[in-house]
Amino acid sequence: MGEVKEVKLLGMWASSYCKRVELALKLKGIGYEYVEEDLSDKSQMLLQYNPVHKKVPVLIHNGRPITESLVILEYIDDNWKTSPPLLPQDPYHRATFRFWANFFDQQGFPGRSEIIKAN
Ligand SMILES: N[C@@H](CCC(=O)N[C@@H](CS)C(=O)NCC(=O)O)C(=O)O
Repeated sequence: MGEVKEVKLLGMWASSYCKRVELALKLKGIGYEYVEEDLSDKSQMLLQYNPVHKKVPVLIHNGRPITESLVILEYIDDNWKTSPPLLPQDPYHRATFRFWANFFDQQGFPGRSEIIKAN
């Protein structure tokens, strides 16, 4: 029987939101199983684990889903205390991190429809 990884990532190759999570997992040295999603034909697993937004990335840890890339980054940092930390420890610097990360996300980087149109 194959090894069952406790961490699974539902992602899509062209998504910067997914890359951000993959980078965090790699920086922390966390082993994970990657599952590529076809956003034009979403899997039952994606619809089940992210019923609100139906978007990637979704991190599944011990069967429990975490969605939204910034939420996932904070979860990874809280759950795996191994270095390097992803977020600063100082509350002011954490707030600044959240501001700029949200600012970046609000700049309208391509979502599903734009990516599908481009391909
Ligand atoms: N705010 C979300 C954005 C995630 C997102 O927009 N994902 C896109 C891929 S880049 C997606 O799954 N789109 C599917 C859809 O719009 O139906 C996050 O930070 O995780």
